[in-house]
Amino acid sequence: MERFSIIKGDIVKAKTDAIVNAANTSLLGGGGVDGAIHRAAGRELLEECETLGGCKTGEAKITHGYKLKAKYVIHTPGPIWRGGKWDEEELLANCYRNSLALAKENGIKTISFPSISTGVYRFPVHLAAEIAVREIMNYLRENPDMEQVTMVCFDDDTKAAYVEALAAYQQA
Ligand code: AR6
Repeated sequence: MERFSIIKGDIVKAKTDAIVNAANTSLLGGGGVDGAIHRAAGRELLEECETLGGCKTGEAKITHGYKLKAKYVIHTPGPIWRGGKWDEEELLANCYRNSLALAKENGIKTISFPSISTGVYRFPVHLAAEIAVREIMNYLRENPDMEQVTMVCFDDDTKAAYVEALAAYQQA
């Protein structure tokens, strides 16, 4: 489906209506993509996040984008991988589902995702990619109003995992 693309790049530079942040439950910033988004958006993003009271794993909250090109940031804390028996797969699927539902509520037509949970949170990237591709493709099938979903991968190996997962999804 052409409404879904997988690219290598820096999500901070994305020009989509919204970008998704792989946050933590405090929503008060951190390292990785979260740190990069907060640095680029500026202090006002942190100030708005401070009013939100945190966010549970798998849920999502929306803020403005401030100095980013994106109008909105959707913050979702992914699960920390603890071996796979602690609902990690379901919680990661919830991140994609809840972020997309929030996008829809806010009239967002184009959205960029990072590879949630596969950095500091150590979720195995091939399994994460399978879950992300399934949730995004199912959503696009049911929501013709969503014009473009982009997976913005930071490195070649991550991109390869998502490309492979999309090929497997399309063959199934
Ligand atoms: N653009 C796109 N992807 C990026 C960027 C970027 N600018 N920077 C890193 N990535 P991570 P997590 C990739 O660790 O595993 C934070 O401290 C990165 O290479 O950012 O969900 C939060 O505050 C990897 O593929 O997120 C939490 O405490 C992917 O983004 C915790 O880390 C996710 O890596 C969340 O851990």
